[in-house]
Amino acid sequence: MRQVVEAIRSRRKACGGEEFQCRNRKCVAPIFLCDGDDDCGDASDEEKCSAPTCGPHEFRCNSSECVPQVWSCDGDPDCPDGSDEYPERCGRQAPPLPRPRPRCDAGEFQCGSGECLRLHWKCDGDADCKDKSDEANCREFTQAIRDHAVL
Ligand SMILES: [Ca+2]
Ligand SMILES: [Ca+2]
Ligand SMILES: [Ca+2]
Repeated sequence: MRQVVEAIRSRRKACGGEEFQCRNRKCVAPIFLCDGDDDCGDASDEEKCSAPTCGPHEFRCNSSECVPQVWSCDGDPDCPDGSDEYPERCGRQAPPLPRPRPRCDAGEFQCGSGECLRLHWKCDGDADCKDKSDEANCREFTQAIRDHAVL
């Protein structure tokens, strides 16, 4: 038992000089700290340098700073890079409107594909819309016309 303790103790020797001691007791030269490479083997040489993790009520800027969550999308850039106000992030609050379609005049029919056609081209047995929607649901359409005497 004593030998084991000794063995462990000898392995736990401190790192020399400026060396960084990894959590697994390995020593690495300071130039290996934060170079993006796991030199310790347990990545502890890359731990302290990576951007801090933000708290649960904080927003992490693309540039790694943490700002309070409520500052995100408040219309005011708080991150140095403005990433708390990026539209792709904040856009969720105001989804873009669907593409406006041209409005058809009265007496016109709008195809599912967007074009306006004369109403009497609908259900004339000829596909006039790009998406043929003027010939779709014709039974209901004819019924509606009959009911409301549109034509
Ligand atoms: Ca490293
Ligand atoms: Ca902001
Ligand atoms: Ca037609």
